[in-house]
Amino acid sequence: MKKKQLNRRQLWRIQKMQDVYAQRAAKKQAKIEESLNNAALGEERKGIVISNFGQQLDIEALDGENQGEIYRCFQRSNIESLVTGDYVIWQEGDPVGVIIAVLPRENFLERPSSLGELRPVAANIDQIIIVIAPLPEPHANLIDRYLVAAEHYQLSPVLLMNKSDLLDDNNRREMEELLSIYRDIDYPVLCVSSKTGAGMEELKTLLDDKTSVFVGQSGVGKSAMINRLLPAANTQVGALSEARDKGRHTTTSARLYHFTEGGDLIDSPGIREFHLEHLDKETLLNGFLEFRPFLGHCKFRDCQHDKEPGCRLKQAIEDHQINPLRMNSFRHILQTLDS
Ligand SMILES: Nc1nc2c(ncn2[C@@H]2O[C@H](COP(=O)(O)OP(=O)(O)OP(=O)(O)O)[C@@H](O)[C@H]2O)c(=O)[nH]1
Ligand SMILES: [Mg+2]
Ligand SMILES: [Zn+2]
Repeated sequence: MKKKQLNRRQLWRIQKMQDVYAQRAAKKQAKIEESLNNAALGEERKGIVISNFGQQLDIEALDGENQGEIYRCFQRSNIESLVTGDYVIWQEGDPVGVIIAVLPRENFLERPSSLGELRPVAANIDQIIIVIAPLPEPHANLIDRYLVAAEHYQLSPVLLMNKSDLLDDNNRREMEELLSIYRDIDYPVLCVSSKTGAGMEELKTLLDDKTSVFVGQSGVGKSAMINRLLPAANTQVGALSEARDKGRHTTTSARLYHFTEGGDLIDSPGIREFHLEHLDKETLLNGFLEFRPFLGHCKFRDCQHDKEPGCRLKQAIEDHQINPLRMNSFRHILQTLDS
């Protein structure tokens, strides 16, 4: 995947714009905090972040009166950036409530913004569902990047191909080959169609009683699957742009949905790229699960697993224990790391 290169001037301009926005937001926040101090606030309650819209968040009450209802809240400026799935302490207020504390995260998924700042995607999750589709075509390396992140943050990954109804003689073999790479490494792989309903029962079983997050490119049908699984969700689904069969970034902020029978599902906005430059080489290597048994067994201790003699990883490729495409993917991503 080619990294989008911004020149220094562009970066400087973006930074400057962001500074202006940050100043404005801080002023607004100060005003809000002032009014909050004067307003009569309710007792302290436990809640969960359903959605974060920037300045305001939707919090679901987890205890007390009207448990299960959603309240619009501001967060105090001394709290770190909150994300869907965070447990919080909040107080009801009029017209908006206030979040006063965040409880420790069991885990989270994060990724760097285009400026390289790490941003959380979702917190307190059991599994990350990497969604792909025959259309839009999967970006090179994107699955591997997500898997590296899943291994690093210790989240169980599942590879999910949606739009199985679009498989035909032109793309079936290609998709099957792609999926078989991951089946061979024993990652769970599932094929569904939110349009025809094929495979959706199996998917539902996989999601039962767990907190899962749908991630992937824009337009693969994350929100459409949520609507199929939870008709009451009625979340917005966007057509692919006709020009390039790409998604349009219909979902703009992550949102958590409950299954009545137990389990939660988080819809997240589609992404163009998933950068990993904040990770180091060791983390990257360990993110390729099937490499692990061979790491540390090369002839040279500082083996780059490239052209050196006695490289155990290269041997494993020859012995069909490692897929050469995964090795290529590793090399590609390695080139993009900061170090
Ligand atoms: N043929 C077919 N089309 C589907 C299927 N699922 C979703 N789509 C279509 O794919 C397009 C994109 O669906 P969305 O659910 O908005 O995709 P998304 O992944 O949520 O996209 P973002 O919110 O931008 O990240 C819509 O036109 C859907 O109707 C499917 O199983 N088969
Ligand atoms: Mg969506
Ligand atoms: Zn080696």
